[in-house]
Amino acid sequence: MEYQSKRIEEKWKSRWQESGVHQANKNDAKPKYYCLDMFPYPSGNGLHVGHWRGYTISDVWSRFKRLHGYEILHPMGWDAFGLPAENYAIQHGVHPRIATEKNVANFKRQLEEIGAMYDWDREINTTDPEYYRWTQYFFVKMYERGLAYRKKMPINWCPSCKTGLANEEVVDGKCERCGSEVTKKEMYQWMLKITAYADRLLDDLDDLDWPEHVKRMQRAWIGRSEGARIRFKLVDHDDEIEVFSTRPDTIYGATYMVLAPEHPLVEKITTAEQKDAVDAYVQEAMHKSNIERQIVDKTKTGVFSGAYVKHPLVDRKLPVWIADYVLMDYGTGAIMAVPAHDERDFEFAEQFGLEIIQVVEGSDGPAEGLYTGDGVLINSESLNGLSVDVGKRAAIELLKKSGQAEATVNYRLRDWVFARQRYWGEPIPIVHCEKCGIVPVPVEELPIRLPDVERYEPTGTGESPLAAIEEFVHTSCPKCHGPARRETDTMPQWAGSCWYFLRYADPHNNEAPFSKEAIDYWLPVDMYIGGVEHAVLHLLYSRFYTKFIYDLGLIQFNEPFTRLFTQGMITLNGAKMSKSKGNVVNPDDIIRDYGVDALRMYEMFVGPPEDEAEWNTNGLEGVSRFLQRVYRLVAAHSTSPVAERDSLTKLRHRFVAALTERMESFRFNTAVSAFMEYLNALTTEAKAGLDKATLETLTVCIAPFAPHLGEELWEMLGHKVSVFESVWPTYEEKWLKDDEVEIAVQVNGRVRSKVTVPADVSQAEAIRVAKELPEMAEWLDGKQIVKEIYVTGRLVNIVVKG
Ligand code: ANZ
Ligand code: ZN
Repeated sequence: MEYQSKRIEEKWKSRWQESGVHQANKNDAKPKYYCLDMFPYPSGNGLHVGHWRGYTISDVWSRFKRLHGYEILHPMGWDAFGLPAENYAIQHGVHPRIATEKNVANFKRQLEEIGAMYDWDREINTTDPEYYRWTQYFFVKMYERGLAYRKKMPINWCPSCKTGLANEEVVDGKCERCGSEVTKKEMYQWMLKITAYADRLLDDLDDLDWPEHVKRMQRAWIGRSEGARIRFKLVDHDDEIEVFSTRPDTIYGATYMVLAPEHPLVEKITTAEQKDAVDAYVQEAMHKSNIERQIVDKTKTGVFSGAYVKHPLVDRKLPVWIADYVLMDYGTGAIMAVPAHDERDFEFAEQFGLEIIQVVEGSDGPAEGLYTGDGVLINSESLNGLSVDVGKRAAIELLKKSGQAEATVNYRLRDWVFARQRYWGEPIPIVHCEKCGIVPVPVEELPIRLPDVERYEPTGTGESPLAAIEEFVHTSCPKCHGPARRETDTMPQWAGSCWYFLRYADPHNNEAPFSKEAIDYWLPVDMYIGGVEHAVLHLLYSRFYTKFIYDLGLIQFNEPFTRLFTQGMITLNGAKMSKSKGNVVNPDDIIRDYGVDALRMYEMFVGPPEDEAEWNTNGLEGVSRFLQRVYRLVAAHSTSPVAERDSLTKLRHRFVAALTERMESFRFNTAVSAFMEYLNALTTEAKAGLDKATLETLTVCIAPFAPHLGEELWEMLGHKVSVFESVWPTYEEKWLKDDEVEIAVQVNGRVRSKVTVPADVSQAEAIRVAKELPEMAEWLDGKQIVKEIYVTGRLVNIVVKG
């Protein structure tokens, strides 16, 4: 009997479709398990084998959980708004909706191919008005709670294309389309106040079962810093400079001040002599990105403003400089510089010959140049002798007395710019009324549909293409019914993915985003699988939305994804697979040559799932041959199983134990090795026949990996229902024990020999055997034995004297 993967795979694909075996049904008699893939953006390129790694892992895991008696929710959908479809539309005149439909169809075909147990009845598409109706609904709710607001913000602007650009379209500071230098243009933008959730987003990370490096990235992104705001009075001037410092303890070491070039005080305080130099410097700084400005060991640039401040505690004047290493959008946009203890300040002071005063001394005594370590304070009057930590608090207390400082917490996290001047996105459900101002669209009137138009070109004014569509723009005010204009900005790419995991629980609900019963049963997501590139944005935005929806009282949990798994990339000859590199392995070709099950099995075998792995077609050959052997072995014995015998039972229990343990710890590659070892052992045993339990175990265990083959063999073994209706096999400890153990033989605690004894040997017998070993004579003859110890299964120790 030959294994014909194609025939088997087609057969089971259509059987599954007919029987609806993958449908998730709320079932109060069973525990649920929600296993979610990060839903894809349906690009024009289709999926490659790299994408399939994550989808395979999540499917194997879902099936494994199903065999453990869980009711599984394993849905799929499309994150389909976004720039590529819109740019394609502009270039080729194909409506983004049409292009998206075509891409979705191709993605769906490919994903159906993989044999995944997706419940397609729950398919979601973020561009479906029935879906984005609720995306808009949450925006209105945010607005009502003061969490959505408008602010003048710079957007990326290409002066020659006369269009606003998304960050992705700015490459090295230049417009991706025409290569012109990108500038900034100030416009009103919608913002979401994610900063109001900063502390919760930070604190709740602790309890998540997520990879440490992802948590670390989120913590760094939120960037909570404790410190102080300190005010310095200007000399001969009424204004003050307020700085944020995490090191108030170093206040006595402050020797100069720095303002960011954009700081509003720059113009006010610059003296006449310095004006030309300052103006030129500020102009230059506008062209640099924040990243360029922050590089630590680049040569520092700056210019003296001509102004001075008074030190708050000592009689000293500090010069005020303007330098681009200080950023306007962090803290207060101004710093007190302590060159002895801050690296950037040190570089700057060296460059411009500014004073350096040591105020912290480490255990080796005062350092010569830069010292950033811990220690005690010196040259700091009443703070002398205090540790850095105690000094921080003492310095704040000291400055507080004269009203010149207070403790504060600062975050790196910024509010989220939630608007794009684009066509292909969710319209922001807001109306601008001449009389009433900003008015949200009443939720009963949602969705605000994206109008069907033929032109998506940017308007040239920086506004969204929607602004040029009269029928869309002109409307009446929901409050006063007078003339009003619709908001024409759309939501950013991330909007639809912030809450989609909730919608899967109840995807066809047209009265609410979801029902309480459905949410309470299915959520939160038990396992979320996807790429680490989403470690911050998507995963942080989703957590923010979840907390907000919790605050609305619509859900009972605070965190959306209990467990997160990020799969490693698949590379080919060491390079990431991507269309632009031309090194893409197309799963359609692999399936044609080897079948779906072999591809799935190989995706799992290719390496530890969290690590990068290299694609290798020889490995695929090996896995394919392995599946053939499994097929032949079961086929050969399915109709003539023999009675169970000890050797088979023992092999079986050991296999199930090893496999289960490896699956549970997500070591799928070594799980596949366990299969291979088991198969080799069974091939030897098969001469004396195989028993039914062995054949069934092998079949059930292979089913999560190679579901089509699993079903086929299960049917061959005489079962009438799906193999996924059965249960994952268990094992008994007693079969795992070794019959014999090797124990160490020690004299006075030093190993002198080894001996093999029956695992259940008695203490007396173990000691007798050990003492009688010929080589022990050397250590025992003529000595007095004072003690004999046996540690079960490990060692005998003889304690001697003389
Ligand atoms: C004095 C000082 C002494 C500082 C010292 C550091 C070390 P994090 O931890 O990232 O919050 N800083 C404040 N605002 C800044 C801005 N807008 N651009 C650039 N640097 C800025 O860092 C806070 C520290 O970064 C602050 O503490 C300030 O320098 C600087 F031995 O104040 B520190
Ligand atoms: Zn009005």
